[in-house]
Amino acid sequence: MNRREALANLSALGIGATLAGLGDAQAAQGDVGQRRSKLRKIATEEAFAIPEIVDALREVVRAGGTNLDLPLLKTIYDAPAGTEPRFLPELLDLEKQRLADMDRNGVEVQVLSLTAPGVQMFDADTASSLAIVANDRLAEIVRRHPTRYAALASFAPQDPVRATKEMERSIKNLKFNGFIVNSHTNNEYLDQQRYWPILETAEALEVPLYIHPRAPSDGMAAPFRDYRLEGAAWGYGIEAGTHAVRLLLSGVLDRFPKLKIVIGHMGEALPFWMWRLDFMAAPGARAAGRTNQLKPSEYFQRNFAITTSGVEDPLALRYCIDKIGADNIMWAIDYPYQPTAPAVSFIESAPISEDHREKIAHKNAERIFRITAGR
Ligand code: 1WB
Ligand code: MN
Repeated sequence: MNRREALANLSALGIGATLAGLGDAQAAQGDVGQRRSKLRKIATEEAFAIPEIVDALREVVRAGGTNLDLPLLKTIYDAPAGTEPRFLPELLDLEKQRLADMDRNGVEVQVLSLTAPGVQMFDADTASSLAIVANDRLAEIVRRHPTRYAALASFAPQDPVRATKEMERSIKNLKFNGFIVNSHTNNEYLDQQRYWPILETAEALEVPLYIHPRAPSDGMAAPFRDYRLEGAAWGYGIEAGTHAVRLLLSGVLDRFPKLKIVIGHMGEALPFWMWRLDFMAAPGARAAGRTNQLKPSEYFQRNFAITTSGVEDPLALRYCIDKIGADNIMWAIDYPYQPTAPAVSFIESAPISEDHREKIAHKNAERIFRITAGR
């Protein structure tokens, strides 16, 4: 056995990364990737757009204002003439480059969701109708490629009653696999009573609600206005993580004990915060809600799953496996915002057991999103 093989074997046992220097680990990664290319991979945070929503978002961008999503959205939906359109061709394509990219990289399934901020920046009527259009379009794509795509449904939280109708239609009629919401809506969060019908409906339909990031809401936006802090580098995670902590601490999970929430980006830092959240906010602790039945970590264990989107760090993955268990972690690429090949070699070569790798690469997604064989 040469040094490379030795490293690869150590890696598979979960002890390679600490022994190997970065260069060695990367060298080993190539071999390991080759060997494991049979690994079935379901990517769980994969974005698409439809032309109607692209046009509507362009109008929102042109109307301007102080909302913190606007600077990033401008680079995608209203880029200055002559500049390269960022991500837009990839977001709109569902049958050409995307499938080719999946084939090239051995990705069997993408779980598709309408890209951030979804319909959440439109007025309630526009948002409710565009959610229906987006879901119908997505259903048609999944019908054409039932073995390659699964689907998360959009809805418009601006009108919770219409939202719940569309949630029911998308699961019962369109056979979708869950829901997507892009964090706050008009600076409000889902723990607020006005949105409880949405949580109640997701729980009753027994499908997960994926809380995807968007830029921080107005009330916490100021320090994120410099250095492009508002986007995927930092603000996205702070916004979505704060949303998740609100659900953990507000008591809504006592009201909806079977609700399943999914958050991306290796849990938006929550696994790292869990000890302190428990110390400060467990029942009886100094920052506890007065009626919460469980510790934050107990709600997290019972009600949450995380995905690896955009965090291809083997140490972070191993920490999350130890902290929350391999059954609650799903692989994701974050296509087209993240490149596919490194996300694939990350999961194929991460120093974790083969049992955990299979769970994270596809088995957990099959269970949590009810993706059946051949679909
Ligand atoms: C980026 C990432 C931009 C995401 C986005 O615009 C979304 C980025 C809506 O990396 O710049 C995303 O979904 O992670
Ligand atoms: Mn994303």
